[in-house]
Amino acid sequence: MTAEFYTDNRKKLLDQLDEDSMVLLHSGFAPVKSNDQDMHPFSVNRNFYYMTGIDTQNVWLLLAKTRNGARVWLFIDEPDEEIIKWNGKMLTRERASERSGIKSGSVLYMQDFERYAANYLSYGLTSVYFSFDRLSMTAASTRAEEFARTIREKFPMAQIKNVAPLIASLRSIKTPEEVACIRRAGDVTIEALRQMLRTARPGEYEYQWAADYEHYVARSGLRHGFETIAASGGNAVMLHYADNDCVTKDGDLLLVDLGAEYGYYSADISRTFPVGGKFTDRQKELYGIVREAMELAKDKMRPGNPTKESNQAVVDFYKKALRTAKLITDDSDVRKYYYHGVSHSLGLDTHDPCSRTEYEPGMVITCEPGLYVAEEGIGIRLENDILVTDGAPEDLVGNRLLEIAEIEELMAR
Ligand SMILES: [Mn+2]
Repeated sequence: MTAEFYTDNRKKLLDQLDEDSMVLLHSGFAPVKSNDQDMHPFSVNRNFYYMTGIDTQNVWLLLAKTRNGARVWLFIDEPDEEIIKWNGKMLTRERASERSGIKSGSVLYMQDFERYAANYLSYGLTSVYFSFDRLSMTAASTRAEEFARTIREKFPMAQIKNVAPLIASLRSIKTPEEVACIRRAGDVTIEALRQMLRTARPGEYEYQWAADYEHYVARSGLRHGFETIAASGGNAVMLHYADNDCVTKDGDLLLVDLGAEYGYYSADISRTFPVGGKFTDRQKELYGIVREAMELAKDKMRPGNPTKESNQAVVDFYKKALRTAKLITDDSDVRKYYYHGVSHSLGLDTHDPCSRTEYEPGMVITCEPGLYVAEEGIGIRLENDILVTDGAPEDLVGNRLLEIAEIEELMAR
């Protein structure tokens, strides 16, 4: 991504703010595990990253919109020779400026942060926006939540607001640069899966299949967007099964749901393979149903259509198809075999925030029908990543590793 991308994002956000307000975004902290610190992977807050392109922990972005115009400030930890000796390079003001497009004179050190924020509030700013991303009561407090409490105490006349919905709206529509990242992540994911099919064998653990896939991704210099799911046989009816600790058996299917991540943009792809290299007739029959559902759902992903229509297309089709497959006799039983939605937005988060209820050009979404037959030990999910365009949806993954003939040929051993 170029610095212009982040500069544009800040400008679009500032345009939507009321006058006399400021936005404070914090990048987050790496996890601390019991007795170790600075040794665990840091995952940057995605709203902060979308506005800065910086993936260093403990950085504050301050956007102020006053009647004198807009100002942008960044506050980073001051580089320290002692810390560098242990942990490696630290973010410099020059590098932060280069990445974010914020001029270097506006990149300051952390010791100035509270004073700058307080100054704006003393001069009469009426609202302060934070990105509140809390999903549950039990998640740990974030620095943003803590600082919001401080402001509420010291400047009770200021209104605390949540900027997350405004950023979600921007993030719902991808630029061509963002789409290129997702496409590249998908290409590496597919190549890594081909590698897995060439090397993994029945009788190996699910984690060994996953390792063959992950090895190729790591060698390509990419990370993983989320924990690799490799679920064989009946394990595949658990949607987010990631224990991957069972032995794979000839005759079973293996459902994989995974995605390489490129420039923080994750692919999200699911495939279902026969562990022994050949589908049984029954597996082919059920696989064919999911395959057809995928095309029906995808075809709904056109501008102006309500987003719920794609899932409805799957459910309507299953009402007939699952009867033919002798799974149901009553329409309402479809949900016993299909119990998730067909689509979510994809981007910096694997489940990206999205504010749209109708498809719009530039959205990137998954298309992932599934069919889970616990009594037969079969779980099938097929998932591609789709770009909504002005016309027909553009499938960023396409037919690769979807056709039974291609899969069986690749796995012939
Ligand atoms: Mn998905």
